[in-house]
Amino acid sequence: MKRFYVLIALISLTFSVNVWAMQGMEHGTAQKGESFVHAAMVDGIHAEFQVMDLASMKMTDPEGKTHHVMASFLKNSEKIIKAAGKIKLIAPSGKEQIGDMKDYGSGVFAANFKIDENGKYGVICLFKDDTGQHTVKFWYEHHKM
Ligand SMILES: [Cu+2]
Repeated sequence: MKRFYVLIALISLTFSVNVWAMQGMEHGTAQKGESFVHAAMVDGIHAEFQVMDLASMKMTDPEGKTHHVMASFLKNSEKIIKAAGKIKLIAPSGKEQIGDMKDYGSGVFAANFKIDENGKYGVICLFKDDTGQHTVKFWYEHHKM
């Protein structure tokens, strides 16, 4: 019975973290269903990232890439529509990949990557808006299921 309560507590904890991440209010890292979410403040900009498995969304990449890193930026609660930048991924083995952020419209930017090593990937996003250049760094831990 005790174990059951611990499980419920864990589930509700995970759920509330997810809710915060979805509202874009909290900063840090969370797991939202199948995708990983990271939110951070940089130079007064709320930057939110999602690492998503293309296969789990029934999507494929012509170059055999496996995941996309999606980004959106908010300033004073308004979405930044005009931005450009690059995302760099450093695999646990040290292998680096750089992708240009593609503008998908409505303030959604994304780049595709091949994520095929288990362990911690360093993610660095360098982006520009009309106020200048900004950098966000975070860790994404990948484990094949
Ligand atoms: Cu923020």
